Amino acid sequence: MSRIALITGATSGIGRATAIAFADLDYRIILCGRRQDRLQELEEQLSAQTAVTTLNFDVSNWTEVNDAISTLPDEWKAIDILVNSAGSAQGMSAIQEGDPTDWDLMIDGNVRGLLYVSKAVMPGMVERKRGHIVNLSSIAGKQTYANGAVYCASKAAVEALSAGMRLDMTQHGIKVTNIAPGAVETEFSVIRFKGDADRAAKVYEGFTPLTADDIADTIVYAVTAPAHVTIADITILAAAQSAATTIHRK
Ligand code: 8X3
Repeated sequence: MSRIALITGATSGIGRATAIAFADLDYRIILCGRRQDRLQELEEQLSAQTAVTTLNFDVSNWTEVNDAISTLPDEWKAIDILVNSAGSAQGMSAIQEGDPTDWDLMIDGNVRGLLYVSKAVMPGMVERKRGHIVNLSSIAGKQTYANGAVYCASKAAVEALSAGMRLDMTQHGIKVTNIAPGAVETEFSVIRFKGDADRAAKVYEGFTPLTADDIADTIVYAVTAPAHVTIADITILAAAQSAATTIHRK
């Protein structure tokens, strides 16, 4: 039987691209997200290729996460791969000028959400003695930049959680991969800048940014590595980017 993959944040960006790439591998896919219409649309698209089901929940609500994952039908329970892709950046400002509502959204989605979904999926993996968890971190988790402290802190937490999960999970035969992308042109900056598409477009001006498909390729590389290989940590940047805030623009 083909592997079962659960992907959070599957309605857009890296999560969506990963779902499409996994369908090409014939993986059975559990698409998770909050936007039901988009989940359904992607389910319809991918169902022509592989078995797909959807779960509609908020990753930052433990009860919703646990209810959704624990009530999966039996044929979907044996999750082989978890891709923790849900998350966002909200606003950009110095801490003293920051909006605590933005902070909560980032910490709830990027940190709590990743923990909650992992906690709901891990016991089954431990029982089956197999599995692979892929966490979407960021270059921002490795290098803190001005006006991004809380987003960077939330991704630094992802880095620590990936390392911690690997310590917890290796003895159970479960792999953990941490992926840290640089500038990827998705809805990321439009959301960060509250729908200001012009400001978001400027982030990617004058160079060729990464695409969600580039990151999906990397995830495919990690999850298809031979059984004895763990791809522990990948930093992936656009060719024009050399550090979190250093981009060679034409
Ligand atoms: C996205 C990369 O550098 O825009 O996580 O924060 S960055």
